[in-house]
Amino acid sequence: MADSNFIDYVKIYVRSGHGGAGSAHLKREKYRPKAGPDGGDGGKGGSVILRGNKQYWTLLHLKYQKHIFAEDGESGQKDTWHGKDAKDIILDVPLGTVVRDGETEEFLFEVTEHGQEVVLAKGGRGGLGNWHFRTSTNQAPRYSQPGEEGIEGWRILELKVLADIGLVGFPNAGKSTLLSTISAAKPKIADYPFTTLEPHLGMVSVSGKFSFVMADIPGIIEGASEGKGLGLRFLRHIERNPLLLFLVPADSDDIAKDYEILLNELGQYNPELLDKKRILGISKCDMADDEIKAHIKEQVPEGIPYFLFSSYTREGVNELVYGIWELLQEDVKAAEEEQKKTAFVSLEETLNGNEAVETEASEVDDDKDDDTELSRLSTKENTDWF
Ligand SMILES: Nc1nc2c(ncn2[C@@H]2O[C@H](COP(=O)(O)OP(=O)(O)OP(=O)(O)O)[C@@H](O)[C@H]2O)c(=O)[nH]1
Ligand SMILES: [Mg+2]
Repeated sequence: MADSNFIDYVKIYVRSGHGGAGSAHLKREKYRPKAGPDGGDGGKGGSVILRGNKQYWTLLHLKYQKHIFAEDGESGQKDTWHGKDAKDIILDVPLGTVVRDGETEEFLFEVTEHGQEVVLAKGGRGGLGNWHFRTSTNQAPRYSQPGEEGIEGWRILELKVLADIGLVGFPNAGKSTLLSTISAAKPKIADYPFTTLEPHLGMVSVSGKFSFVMADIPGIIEGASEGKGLGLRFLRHIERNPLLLFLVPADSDDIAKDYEILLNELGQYNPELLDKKRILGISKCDMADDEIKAHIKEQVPEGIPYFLFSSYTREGVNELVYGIWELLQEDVKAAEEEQKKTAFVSLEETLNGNEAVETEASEVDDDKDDDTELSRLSTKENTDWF
């Protein structure tokens, strides 16, 4: 990726701690020289755990931490004293982190949710002390379990960046050219169809302050849902993007028809894709004079925001980038509102619940205070709820 602070691949060597050994101690007291086995259990070895954290968006913090070793558990002691468990090491990672085995590259798991914890290397269990093994025939076992071994090996962590906007268009529409114009991504560009054979991502900067991620996927053609061209298999890469940018070139014979064909192919693949917000980009506008541009505007399907632009001359490109940013912000605001609402409802339920209990206990009915409490809390910022 363009930004050197953006690291989406790291290979780390992890080792979990060994379990502590169980003790085989035999107790001897002054007047009871054979007081019996009292060896305690060993403590658990530390595990290495990954935890999803939505505030992280890169694996940069793991780039210089190649070896991650958790400590061993302590051995058990006499007097059935349990050895101390070693601390787990918790590594925060961005959502969308995929973990693979470092040798075989086999997929192990993916961290998708905030707070989700997955064990990368499990610490060994502590061994049992000898007092577990006393029987009627063997009152003084000299045997105790060793601690279980920890695990070690290379793991690959890869970040599947979830793009904010996906590009949809026929081959040659100028998708890759647009991505290379507004981001530092360098996808292959050529005047033949199906130049792009795999998805590319680019980080688009908005006036140097904000950014969003755009995904360029191979072009689709009419009949793609029946397997024509490269088919629709790449559409899975835009399934999680909140916004889709349809690209139709200015020299298209019928812009509205092209748009409909693309829409139809998407719907065939997954009707839920049609619920996404859409924006239409008319590319290659350097080829159109004012008269053609006026004609294009008449052809544009109703109800979809559209932008005329040229990646060659950069005409209309900034407007397109700002337009995308504004639409993405609408989503962010809507999600925040939704979050506030949910928090308010659960708070209201909590307070109502408390009120019921209080009324029952003290038989005092004072709605006013609770209302005041509710409105006071409801004016707080969303972040204060948690
Ligand atoms: N005149 C003009 N040509 C453009 C513009 N943008 C792209 N092109 C040309 O259109 C052709 C296709 O561009 P690409 O960016 O490779 O198109 P694509 O949509 O990524 O194509 P596929 O990867 O095959 O799906 C290339 O020859 C580009 O040079 C533009 O703004 N103006
Ligand atoms: Mg391309």
